[in-house]
Amino acid sequence: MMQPITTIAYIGLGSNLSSPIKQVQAAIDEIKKIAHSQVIKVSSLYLSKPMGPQDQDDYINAVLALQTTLTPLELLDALQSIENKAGRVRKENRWGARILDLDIILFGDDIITSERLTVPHYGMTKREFVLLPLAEIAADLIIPSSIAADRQSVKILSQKIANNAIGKLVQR
Ligand code: A4P
Ligand code: MG
Repeated sequence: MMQPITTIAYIGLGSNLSSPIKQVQAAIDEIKKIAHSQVIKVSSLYLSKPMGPQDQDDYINAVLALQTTLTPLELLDALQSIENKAGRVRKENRWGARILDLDIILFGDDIITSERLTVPHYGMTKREFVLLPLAEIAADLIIPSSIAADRQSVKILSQKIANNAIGKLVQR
């Protein structure tokens, strides 16, 4: 029998509405329940300034590593159902406030360009709120594809990016 392929996916979490710390913590708990998958690492929670419109609250962001035998689209379905359960309303305004955003940042070394999925996530190398938490749990990772053409590690990329006053949340 063929064994399913096991992949490590990295998922970015973000929230700036309805008690964002609780939203992100609850989302981590929900992701732990995804079938055929296991959360293997979770970054600290970070407080970050909004990218995009500035008339919105600061964000809580985090990144986690998920070992999974799901396909990328099965994983996207699972993440979107968690977003929907959290009360996510999809609005027209780009980069606007949201209760919960779960993005597939990386799916192993896969490069995916389909209607529903672009992986690696198109913005990951330009966002301090992705690179800093990712560097915490996967410092030596090299991002596949041309978005990081010089093949520098996540740690190096995270050291080069403007940090935009991002701060690690003190966990109590
Ligand atoms: N989709 C394609 N690729 C992916 C992927 N890799 N992971 C598609 C997840 N979804 C992916 O998603 C729209 C569609 O993208 C999905 O149906 C899926 O098929 P969405 O979650 O409804 O849209 P979105 O996330 O609002 O997209 P948008 O506007 O590009 O937002 P971003 O780029 O995610 O940015 N500031 C701070 N400090 N922290 C943040 O987390 N987040 C945003 C949102 C803005 N400013 C922020 C933050
Ligand atoms: Mg999203």
